[in-house]
Amino acid sequence: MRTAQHLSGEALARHLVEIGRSAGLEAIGITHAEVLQLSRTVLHHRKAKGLAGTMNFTYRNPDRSTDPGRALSGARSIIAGAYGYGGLGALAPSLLSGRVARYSWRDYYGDLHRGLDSIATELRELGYSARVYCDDNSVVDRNVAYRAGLGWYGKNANLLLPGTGSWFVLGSVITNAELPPNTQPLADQCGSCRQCFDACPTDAIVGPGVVDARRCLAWLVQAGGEIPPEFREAVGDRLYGCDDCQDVCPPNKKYGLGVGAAMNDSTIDPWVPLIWLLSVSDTQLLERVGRWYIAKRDPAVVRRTALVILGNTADPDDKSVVDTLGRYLIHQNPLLRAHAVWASRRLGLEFLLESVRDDADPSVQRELIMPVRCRFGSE
Ligand code: B12
Ligand code: SF4
Ligand code: SF4
Repeated sequence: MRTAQHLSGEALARHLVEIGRSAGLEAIGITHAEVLQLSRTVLHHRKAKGLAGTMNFTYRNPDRSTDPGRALSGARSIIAGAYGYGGLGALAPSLLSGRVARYSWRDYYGDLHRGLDSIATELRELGYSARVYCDDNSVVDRNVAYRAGLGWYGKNANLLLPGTGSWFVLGSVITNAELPPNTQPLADQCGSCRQCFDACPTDAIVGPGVVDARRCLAWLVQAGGEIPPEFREAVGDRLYGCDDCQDVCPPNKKYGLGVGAAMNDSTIDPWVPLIWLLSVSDTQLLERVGRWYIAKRDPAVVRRTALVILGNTADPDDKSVVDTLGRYLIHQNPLLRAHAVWASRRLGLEFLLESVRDDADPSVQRELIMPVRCRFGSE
């Protein structure tokens, strides 16, 4: 084992930043390991107000998620890192497909993890303890990055990096090494802009930096159970995640879209074909989308959303669509029958509903009588 005794805190910090940068991290900053007080207060407050809906994540145990000392005993410093996923150009529409949010076009968390691992490995080589966290319920990533001076909180709640915007995934290395912390978090740079508020399809941004998860499509398409009927039209073609409040964000537009033009990059996966998704086995489905957060790893959650997208986007004269809905109307899972009823009614395919008229499941019966706006004006 090498030893870091001869390196001052500053020199060690510079050394670690160099390592992280050469491992692909776009921005790196350092903060102390004291409690993340801002997030602790906010998590408790939002939970009490119901804004977390049925989410768990960092809301399950706010005191644990905001105490780096519980993530690593003896923690003294945190190195925050950001890995970029912007710059891939605009997305051309794709027929009969579900849209995937940019942060999941590839396994960017894997790339981020590798970058942070290189820093943690070096720290361990030098005799310190170090643990990597990213998108883990043990740490609130944005708050760490904010405190480390990486960016400011946008009104859409995302952390924006100066000059480059919010197309970044965030993570950290918690260590017992004493490193010089950032002392000046970045000031707000949103100014008078409000574009994210206006662009959100469900009015989920209920205050600057405050997202009501019960209305946020990114959560609604991940959560289990039914997609609340009042938000199904807004789901549009979104199969996983939602980028609307970031797509309109001026710093993102300036930096992220139109630069790079790598849409022919075969390592990215922005669309998933719906008929395929609704035909393959559970194993095949999870192989394709398995790294997404899917409530209880239940493939029905993804299929349910796919049915809603069919209703919102498909051509009712397309035989593959009619056949698929016909199969799902007699599916053994009532959640899927219910969403197939909605999709059929949205497409004006009332004739398909004969098979469910006597369905014993109350959720399916409810779908048959609730108001649905048919896209072709027959209701
Ligand atoms: C739960 C969660 C969600 C939930 C809830 C999001 C939310 N806004 O809380 C759902 C499922 C909806 C979600 C959606 C998304 N998420 Co998410 N999510 C998380 C997770 C697991 C925990 C976040 C958390 O604890 N939130 C709770 C509160 C306390 O945090 P907050 O919303 O950031 O609140 C802060 C601000 O309000 C600020 N604040 C306080 N007062 C004020 C006042 C003003 C004026 C302002 C501006 C701010 C401000 O302080 C608060 C405390 O930190 C983290 C991973 C992690 N372990 O941290 C990823 C994470 C936040 N998500 C991420 C991403 C990429 C997304 C999506 C963009 C994905 C997508 N395309 O669909 C969307 C964005 C939606 C949005 N506009 O926020 C990234 C964010 C990267 C970034 N640059 O900011 C993270 C960090 C994952 C990662 N490791 O990269 N997510
Ligand atoms: S992710 Fe989509 S639904 Fe959620 S706040 Fe942003 S624009 Fe609104
Ligand atoms: S759209 Fe405007 S207000 Fe919203 S996060 Fe971006 S810069 Fe800030």
